[in-house]
Amino acid sequence: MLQELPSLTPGQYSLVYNMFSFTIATMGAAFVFFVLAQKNLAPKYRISMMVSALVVLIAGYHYFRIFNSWEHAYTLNQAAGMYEFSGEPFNDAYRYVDWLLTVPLLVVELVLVMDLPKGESGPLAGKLGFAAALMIVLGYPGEVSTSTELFGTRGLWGFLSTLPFVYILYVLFTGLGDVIQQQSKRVSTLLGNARLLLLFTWGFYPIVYMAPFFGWTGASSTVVIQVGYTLADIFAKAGYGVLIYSIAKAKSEEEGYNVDKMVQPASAEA
Ligand SMILES: *C/C=C(C)/C=C/C=C(C)/C=C/C1=C(C)CCCC1(C)C
Repeated sequence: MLQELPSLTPGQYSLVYNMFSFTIATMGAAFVFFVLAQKNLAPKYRISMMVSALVVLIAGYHYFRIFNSWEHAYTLNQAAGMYEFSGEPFNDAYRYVDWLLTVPLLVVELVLVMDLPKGESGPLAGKLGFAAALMIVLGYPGEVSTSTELFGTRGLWGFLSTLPFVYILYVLFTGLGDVIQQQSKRVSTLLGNARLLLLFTWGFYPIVYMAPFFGWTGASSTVVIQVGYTLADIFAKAGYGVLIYSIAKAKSEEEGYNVDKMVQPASAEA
């Protein structure tokens, strides 16, 4: 949705501007890392790194667009010393389109790295991915509404979006307990951490969403929401991908694939 934006102080404007810029750099660096790190993994775990790389690529592209949209939405009013709405609306839909694509992929990453018994991964990734997409679609009408009553548009859609969110957590924390227990100590700790990181980073989004209910309105609400979602995206996409990498690396080593101890082909020594 195209939004009109409140006037910001130079400090508020640059905080959001710099966060977007930093995020483009982070997603770009994460992309390179995930692509290069694949060779350290046993072939069957490489697909989870490819999905991680895809997630940060999609996010990096959208942050680039969000950054440009932000720049164009403001002009500096020298006399007032404030950044004012330029008349060119800020396009917040980039963020939701990004989530719609990346959130199901993040779930898929976790399922892939678990390496479940044959035939179990597909259905699990399917139902969690569907719930994740539903969560984003239901959250959108509330995000673009400016109503701040708890039972208004924002509250209602926020509540509906929370239902699939709770379902995802329920499946991850009850249904997958057994799978995680069956792994070695090292891998089960790492998988447990990935699940917790998902809980804490994903749990941050609905809190940011509720900023207007906590009395943040106008400029502070805009800044809190943009900075909050941006920080959460860095941890939930790049940070989480690194954790998925450590899980895949640990499992590869346990399964006898250790790139550090690999014998070099004879031709390499000549
Ligand atoms: C990379 C982006 C990620 C991991 C985005 C995750 C987003 C959520 C977990 C959003 C959840 C929401 C609710 C549970 C209720 C209010 C509306 C949302 C969409 C902010």
